[in-house]
Amino acid sequence: MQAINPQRPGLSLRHWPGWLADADAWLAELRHQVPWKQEAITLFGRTHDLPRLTCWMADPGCHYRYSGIEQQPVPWLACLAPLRQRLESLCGHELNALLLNHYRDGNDAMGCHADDEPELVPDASIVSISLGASRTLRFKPKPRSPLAAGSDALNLELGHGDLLVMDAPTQQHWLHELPRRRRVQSLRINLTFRRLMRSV
Ligand SMILES: O=C(O)CCC(=O)C(=O)O
Repeated sequence: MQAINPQRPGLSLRHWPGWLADADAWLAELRHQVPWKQEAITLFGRTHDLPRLTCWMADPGCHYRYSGIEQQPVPWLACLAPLRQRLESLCGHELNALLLNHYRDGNDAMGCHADDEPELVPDASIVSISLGASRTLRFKPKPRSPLAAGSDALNLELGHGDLLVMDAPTQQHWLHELPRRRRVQSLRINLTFRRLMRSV
């Protein structure tokens, strides 16, 4: 299967629409087996629920903090082991952590961010699998990026079973977000496998 490679300066993406076989079974299994959590963040003294459910799975020693939340890992689901191995072969390095996001409908979303936290191994790929409702992942250039600033944003439609690999130096030059899409009434689950530094 041939990957699609959208072109922008400093952006390195590989997108395989419909890559995952048995996407329906994965969606049903993850929806029910993952211990989903409603996290909240405090901004300017006010606490808000995140507009999605999340779950963080990681190897021992992999700690991660984003949106001000220290993620407490749960053990890996056994059913994910073969998928993780396949994705590690594809990107050529280990993937020791996984963030799962559950968007209940089009009112759930994710704000603009870069996945460039210091806990992430620099230059490691981020590998994303999408299940369920089709949603747009929007890439915007970082305003201070010498390579990307001034480039047009890129809208990538991610459908059921799609695989997206974000390779270096994407996180250095681009932000991404999953905007609300009010007319979407069904759920979407997204998995982003990452490589984190280990602190023992
Ligand atoms: O749901 C998506 O496709 C985006 C997820 C994402 O940006 C993240 O997990 O950092």
